[in-house]
Amino acid sequence: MIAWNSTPVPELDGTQSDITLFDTALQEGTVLERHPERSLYVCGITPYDATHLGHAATYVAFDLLNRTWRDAGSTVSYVQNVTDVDDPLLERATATGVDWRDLATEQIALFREDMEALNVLPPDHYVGAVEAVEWIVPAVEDLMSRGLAYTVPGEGGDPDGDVYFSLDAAALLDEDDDARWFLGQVSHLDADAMVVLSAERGGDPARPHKRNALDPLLWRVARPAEPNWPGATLGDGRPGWHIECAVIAHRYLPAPFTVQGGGSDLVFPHHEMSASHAWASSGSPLAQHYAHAGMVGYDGGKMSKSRGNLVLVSKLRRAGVDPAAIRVAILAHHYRSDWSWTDAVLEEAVARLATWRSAAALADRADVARLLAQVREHLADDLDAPSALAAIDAWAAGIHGDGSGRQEFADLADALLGVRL
Ligand code: 5CA
Ligand code: ZN
Repeated sequence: MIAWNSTPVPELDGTQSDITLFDTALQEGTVLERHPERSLYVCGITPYDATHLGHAATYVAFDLLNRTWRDAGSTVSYVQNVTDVDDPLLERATATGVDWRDLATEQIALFREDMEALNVLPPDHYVGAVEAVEWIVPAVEDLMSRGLAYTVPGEGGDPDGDVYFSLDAAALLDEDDDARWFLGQVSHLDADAMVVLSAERGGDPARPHKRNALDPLLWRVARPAEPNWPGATLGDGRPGWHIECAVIAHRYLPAPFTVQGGGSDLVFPHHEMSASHAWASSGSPLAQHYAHAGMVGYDGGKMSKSRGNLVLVSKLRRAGVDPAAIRVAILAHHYRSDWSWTDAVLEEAVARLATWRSAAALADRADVARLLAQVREHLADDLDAPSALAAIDAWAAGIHGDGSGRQEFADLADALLGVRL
């Protein structure tokens, strides 16, 4: 699948140093020492309701990481998926009477436009679940052949043959390996909390005949009126969600890759289960680190289509809002905090951007060099964009220069924050 376009990232003087990043699995900040090669997998959209401000905030958060690594001189291999076949997409298509493929195609196109407008650097590989089916099938067959997956008999209208991953079998693999996966490694949740979240987030803990209620689906055999693909020995069907990301990441990135990213709603079960699949398939951890962005709501509540309060990037753009102001509004919140989009958040960002643009004309080159060091320091501290923005505000408030640093300031804002002045 093609990703989107980007303009070249301006070159800056000097370089970023080691970066501290909060690791969900370690439950603390971890220092990522400078390294020439970095790899990043960020879970992509399920193409309906895209791109709302929550999606945008998550991709801007990992874009900051991508830019910060590049500023430290690393090359970054970046992969993102599109869950272009899954229950929520099919349900939305059915409910609205459109073909699921048309819904996905339209939403992916919108997402690309939004990402480009928000100056989010594109992934090197942008891969759909449908494209990945041919790699997922042998991966699931391999798990079956090694006793790490099993089929479940049909009941209550379900056909025989859905394939599940055995968490208990995976937990026994290479017990003496310190790097092994164990259930709870990523999320640190207890079993009761896992069951609740599994039911809320696409799992089926109540399904009969599973060995462990939390065992996730790997392959769903064909049902009437559902799309399906050839599954070789598995039978026709479609892939489960967590194996999609594990297989796509494994195909394009090192094992383990540096950072697995996504919103905090993906910590469990998605990233926990993808990590289990990666470990069972390859004997390597999925990722060295797991990082998660906070959830964005609207006016203090959840943002959802059913509440009629979805804030779409495309709608704001059509209303004439400068995408750079949307980006500034997102960056005003630390990526790990949960926050709410409000009209006031946008108004503040519009005013802030206008102040920066006026300040640019009076920028002094030596002052901008000092500002660059401050912004780098804040970003190295767990991508602290709000502090970086405050440093720019303070610089802009005392501006009295000759304009000699105008281009340097614009380059700083673009290269490090993705904000085009
Ligand atoms: N396709 C899967 C990931 S493999 C999925 O979760 N798709 S999604 O469309 O629901 O979400 C896309 C990305 O946006 C995910 O990283 C998700 O964690 C993040 N996200 C979803 N809702 C919000 C929100 N309200 N605030 C912040 N991030 C969100
Ligand atoms: Zn994913």
